[in-house]
Amino acid sequence: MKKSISILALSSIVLLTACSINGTEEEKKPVDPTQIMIHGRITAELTDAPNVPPPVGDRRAKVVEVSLEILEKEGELADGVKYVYWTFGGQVPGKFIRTRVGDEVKVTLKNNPNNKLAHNIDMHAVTGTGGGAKSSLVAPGHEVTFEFKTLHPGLYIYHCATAPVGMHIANGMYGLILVEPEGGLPEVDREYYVMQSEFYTKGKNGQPGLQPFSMEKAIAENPDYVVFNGKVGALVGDNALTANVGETVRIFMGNIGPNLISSFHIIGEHFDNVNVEAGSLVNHDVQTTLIPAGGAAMVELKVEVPGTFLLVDHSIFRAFNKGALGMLKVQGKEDEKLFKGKIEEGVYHPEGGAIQVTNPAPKASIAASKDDRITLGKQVYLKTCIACHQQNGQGIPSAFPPLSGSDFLNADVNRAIDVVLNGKTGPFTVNGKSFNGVMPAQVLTNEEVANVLTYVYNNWGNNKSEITPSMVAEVKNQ
Ligand code: HEC
Ligand SMILES: [Cu+2]
Repeated sequence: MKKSISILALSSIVLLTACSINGTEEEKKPVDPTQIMIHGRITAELTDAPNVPPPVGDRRAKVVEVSLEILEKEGELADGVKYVYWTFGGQVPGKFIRTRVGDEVKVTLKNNPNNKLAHNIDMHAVTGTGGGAKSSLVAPGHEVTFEFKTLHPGLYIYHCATAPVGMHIANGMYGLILVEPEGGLPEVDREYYVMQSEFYTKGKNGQPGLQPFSMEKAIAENPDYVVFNGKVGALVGDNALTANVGETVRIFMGNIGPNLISSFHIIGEHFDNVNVEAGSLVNHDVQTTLIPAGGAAMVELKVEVPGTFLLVDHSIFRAFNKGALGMLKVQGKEDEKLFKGKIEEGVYHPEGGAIQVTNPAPKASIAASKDDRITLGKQVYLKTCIACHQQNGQGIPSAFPPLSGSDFLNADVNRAIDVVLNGKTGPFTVNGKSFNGVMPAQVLTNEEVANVLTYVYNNWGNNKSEITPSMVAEVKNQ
């Protein structure tokens, strides 16, 4: 056995050297993937998002055994919002499968006896009827096996295709299968698995408790949630993707929909390389890449500067109001040649005049009473804070802390003033939930800070404090 392997290895080295000596691009005969020979058999290593199995490298084509267990189980879609997910492998998205072109993939689909429904699998990597769906319908307590040969390198969606198809997909039955080209993909420092999808629930976004699937909203293509990796906040805070300055990162990015197209973007970064639609065409220097429903893209970026970079669907209300928001946290040394941060701050006077550093609030917005302050503060809130802390101060689980009934807020007014003036970062808890994000310093006058905080303190079950401009000035001077 050992001997045959070393002979194989030897002959492939000889082949490789022959190629590199004689073979220019023109002379190299394209390999017909249907003719690629199989050398042995392996059990596929499968991973849960955001992790991916190790690269195939230069291994020969093999029979690759993939075993997927379908589990119908309750999980958390957002803070306090429960959902019964249907999964390939216990999580949404399903297990990541990694193969190379010419492999014979032997898929065994096991339907757990505790499940209620029959399911199947349609893999976009399959060349064959229904992508395997016809051959893989399996009832609870049964298993079924089918086999196919990978003919096209690329990153492919797989999903359940049992009627009603839309419902099986919307409930979480999807994942990605990668088919690497001969010799593997170019090496990078880190690889991640991210998948965008929508959820349609009976209750509206944020409504707590167990939420059933809404067929009506799904047909209307009006999701309550648009998320990365199966739930709101799957990729933020402690679960953020990570990298170090100078590293290259590849994201295997899928979008199942089931309805929406994704405009995938990373705020403050660029994609150096994008395998457009996860095919073999590579585009460079891309800001936002379009991923169709039922499609994917492979994006690569080198991270040059430290910071927290937000992954978003740039259909931006989906990101800040429906959950399509993740984080890539990059650690390392600042490079002032590349990014200097805020270097000056002032007030813009269209009619001219020198740049000033402070600006007295215009007369009209000076509050005469506490009620006045609350009214004026609401305007500041709607302009400035709402994008992150949301309409009723409820925040976004794991990303933006709530201002409604916030124990952190109510415990210390000077600390709250300081947060608004100077921003805040670092791990801490609000009402027992941990957060580790970045709140930027707000460019507001003392009057505006006083008004907005008074508005916040006098709403949503907070302690009704009044903040005055002189309290703000005092914190500023400390
Ligand atoms: C760009 C998003 C963003 C904006 C805009 C923003 N915040 Fe925040 N805010 C955050 C984040 C993130 C944190 C938590 C920071 C951390 O993890 O250390 C936070 C924390 C806070 C906290 C302390 C935690 C709590 O829940 O009590 C207060 C108070 C606060 N913000 C008030 C405001 C007010 C008032 C405004 C508008 C003037 C505002 N923020 C605008 C993102 C934002
Ligand atoms: Cu199904």
